[in-house]
Amino acid sequence: MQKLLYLLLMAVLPMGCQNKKQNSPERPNVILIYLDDLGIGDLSCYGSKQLQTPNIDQLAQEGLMFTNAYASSATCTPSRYALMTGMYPWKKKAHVINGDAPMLIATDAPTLPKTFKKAGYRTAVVGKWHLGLGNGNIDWNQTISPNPNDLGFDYSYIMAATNDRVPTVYVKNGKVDNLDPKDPIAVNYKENFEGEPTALTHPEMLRLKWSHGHNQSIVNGVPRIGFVKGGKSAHWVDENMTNDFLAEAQHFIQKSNQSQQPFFLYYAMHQPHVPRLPHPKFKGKSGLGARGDVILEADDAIGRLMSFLKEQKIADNTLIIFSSDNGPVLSDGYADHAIADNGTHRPWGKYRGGKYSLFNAGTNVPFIVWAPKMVKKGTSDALICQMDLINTFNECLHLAVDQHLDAQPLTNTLFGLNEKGRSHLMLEANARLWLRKGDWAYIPPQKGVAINPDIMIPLGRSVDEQLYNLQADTQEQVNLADTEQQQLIQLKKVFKEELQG
Ligand code: NG6
Ligand code: CA
Repeated sequence: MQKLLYLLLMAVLPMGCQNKKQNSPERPNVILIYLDDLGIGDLSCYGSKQLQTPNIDQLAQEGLMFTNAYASSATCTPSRYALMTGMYPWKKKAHVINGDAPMLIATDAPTLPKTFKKAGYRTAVVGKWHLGLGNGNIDWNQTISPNPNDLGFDYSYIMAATNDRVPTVYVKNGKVDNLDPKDPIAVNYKENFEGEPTALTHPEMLRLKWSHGHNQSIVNGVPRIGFVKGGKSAHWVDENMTNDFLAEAQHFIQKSNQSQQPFFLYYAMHQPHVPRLPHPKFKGKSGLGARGDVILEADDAIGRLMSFLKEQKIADNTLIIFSSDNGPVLSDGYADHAIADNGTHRPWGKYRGGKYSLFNAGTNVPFIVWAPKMVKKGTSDALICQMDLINTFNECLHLAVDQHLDAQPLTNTLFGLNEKGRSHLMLEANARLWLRKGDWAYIPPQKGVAINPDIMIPLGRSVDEQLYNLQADTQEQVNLADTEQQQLIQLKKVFKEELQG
């Protein structure tokens, strides 16, 4: 009976996941390319006319491009928490954390890398972490524990939080990389270290000015959030971050290839989050200012990654998922002319809102699945969330689907064999929730400003109940809460059930 069930399962699962032998097309390498604050309208494959992203477009042309794929939250930490754990981030009250925050994920929790490890993969994270490190009292001069290696990654080369937060160093397997023991590093988010310059005391040292927040320690002439002292040899050079992370990613891929084991690489790029400091090669290239330039830089790095996979002769046996952790933002705390330079470009595409917003562009992000030999190419309108990846790969790799998670197993949807997807999904923005169900968006009444004046993004907060049809009204302008009573009752019911469940 069990054998029969197994054979039946094998028949319905797509080729790319039939777990037969080592490093074979049945068990593909998986690379998750995850950008930071990239909007659904930032890519030419999603309709941008002003920005041309040929390498990401190629993934879309040869792969499956989703139109209704969501990050779990309109900010970073909660989205990444859900991506790693398969749990709704609001259940954990996850919010944007600082560089010295403790590890948010329990070391015994199920995680996405653990799924791959169970299936015999080598696993790595390279790039932005932003899920905390250590136990709340980090000595940055020792091995920090717990670190990503305690959550199922065999290798980690990360920045702790964001590129605008200290410490501006890479942490390799729990240790600050390139640290000179004679110049120990210390980090504090409450008070400055005596005599250390800040953006407020030494504005003449700045090559990039701050507009809100970002007025504490200065690293590389850039004001940051948080205070840091020492560790100078370990500080990254912002303009080199893309090459640094790509080199680490390539090194891991090469070593995995030599070991003949399949691999899972979480390649968490830092673009286009602030501060936007591209390599000189990309400065001025987009005509849309620094934000456009760093998107072109990220696209180029993805092109180089693809060439590397071909050189290594593993492109045919590698599945790539491309996405972003939350919607786009132009001005996010630096006086970098982002709004003026943006011109008529629409990073939010046809939707309303962006990062921090309850409106659709806060969480409806680009999502592309590429594996020409395994994934059916085209577009998919299925509702899918990044949070679902853990149970999707549990299913796909013939591991037990974890019923305790909020993640749904959507293998056939991910491979383009159907467009079923989820029936509904709860989304989060700054500890507030909304519900997507079918074409509908329901935003419950809440207090708070409608627009954050610093960032000029409509946040979707209103004391009135809001109900929008995202198909007919992509701009969420026509509130149907009064006229579509039946829909409203239905969505409120599901919202309440999800909140209680
Ligand atoms: C905010 C920062 C913003 C960015 C964000 C986190 C200020 C005024 N704003 O607090 O610049 O760092 O946190 O972004 O300091 S995220 O993509 O990691 O969620
Ligand atoms: Ca982000």
